[in-house]
Amino acid sequence: MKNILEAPFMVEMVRTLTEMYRHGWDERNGGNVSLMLSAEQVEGYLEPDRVLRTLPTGFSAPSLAGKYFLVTGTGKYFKNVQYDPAANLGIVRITEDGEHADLLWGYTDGGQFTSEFPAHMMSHVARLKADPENRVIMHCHPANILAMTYVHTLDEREFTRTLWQMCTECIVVFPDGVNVLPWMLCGTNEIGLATAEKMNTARVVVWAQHGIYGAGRDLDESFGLIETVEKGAEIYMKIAHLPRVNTISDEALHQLEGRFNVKGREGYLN
Ligand code: 2HA
Ligand code: ZN
Repeated sequence: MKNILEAPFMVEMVRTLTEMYRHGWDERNGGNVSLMLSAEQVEGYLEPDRVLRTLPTGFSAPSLAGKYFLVTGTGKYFKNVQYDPAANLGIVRITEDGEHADLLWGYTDGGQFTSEFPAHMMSHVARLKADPENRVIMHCHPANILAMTYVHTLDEREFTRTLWQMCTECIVVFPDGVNVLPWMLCGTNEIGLATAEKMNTARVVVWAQHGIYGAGRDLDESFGLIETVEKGAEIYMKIAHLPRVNTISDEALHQLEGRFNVKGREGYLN
């Protein structure tokens, strides 16, 4: 067996979680990330038939049966992942009935996956329908995007348009815009279903007064997506209380669509 701590997906996961912590997005045990892995990726790093424990997921996702996920553990601090990946992370495979997860590696102190596992798995199902190459669901608590949900309307078109106006790169990085959920109780199937529903039409879902969900084909893409949304929100929070003298016009946003070959969400630009 090769050393799983040296597997490219593990190295990238640990680096990404560490960076998220350093960005201040994951205080205490805040945030959670799941990365879908192929059987080929884990081959040689773990024994697929050696199931350590079988954990109930509390929901049904038969379309994910047999899929492998590297997932952050419940109650774990991103700050600590780099020092003990095996205690803070786990690799699970969804069982044939789609209602359990076989633990193949990790959660060495008896732990289990994040409390937001339902939201993650349901979001994977939704994003895989929209983009078969999607592999990552990332959740965290960036300060400015949270702050924005206290002072800006949660109307998705207005919220997205404001962010697009904050930095030139925003419409290029998230042309599908930002979907928004009102405050809901986290860790439930209800918020999981609502998040997945929102993931049908955008790769970013903001949870008002809580945080953000981002999806992507790899860890860099989802990280960069959240980083860009958070930058837009940071600019907004710096200027929201000041008179706006200039902005990025819809005409300019249309020019960006042409230059970068992207199409802003239907009906969002005038
Ligand atoms: O505890 O971020 O939403 C991790 C969370 C819950
Ligand atoms: Zn959270």
